Amino acid sequence: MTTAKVGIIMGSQSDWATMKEAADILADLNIACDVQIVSAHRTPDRLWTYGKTAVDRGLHVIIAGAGGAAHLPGMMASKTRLPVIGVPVQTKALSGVDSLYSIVQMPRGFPVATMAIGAAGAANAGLMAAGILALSDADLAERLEAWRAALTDSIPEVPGDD
Ligand code: RP5
Repeated sequence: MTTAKVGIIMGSQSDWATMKEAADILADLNIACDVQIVSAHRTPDRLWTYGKTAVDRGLHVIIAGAGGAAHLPGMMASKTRLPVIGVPVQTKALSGVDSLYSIVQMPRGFPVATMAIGAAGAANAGLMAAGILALSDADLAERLEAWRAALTDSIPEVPGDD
């Protein structure tokens, strides 16, 4: 069984620059994660095995990022009861609206919690996963509260010149 409770998966190496934002947030909060490339189209058997074994491997939440015809989060949600958080990766051709539409409009019964397009969405996916785990982990809840308070404290009241 893996010690990681969060799985981060992405459709391609090219998604890593975006998805690393989720991994960085989890690292800030001292949450172990397992990171893999799993493509709905190029490695469908890997997707199948990942989804079928996710619960037994000890995962609690899966963050799935993909761009374009972004079927990875939805297909993963069809293979596991674990919460799947979807990150639409920004694309060159259609700016990530294609990714967003591919992820967000799931049929009733198989939800994906869809974040914003791009880096902010990936970072928020990390925070969303942390919030889910914090429901049953008091130490993590404290770390998450502190992280949020630090962000709030970093916002100045008055804008300065850059
Ligand atoms: C998707 O196709 C991946 O999630 C990626 O965002 C996109 C392009 O992949 P590459 O052609 O860069 O490998 O499956």
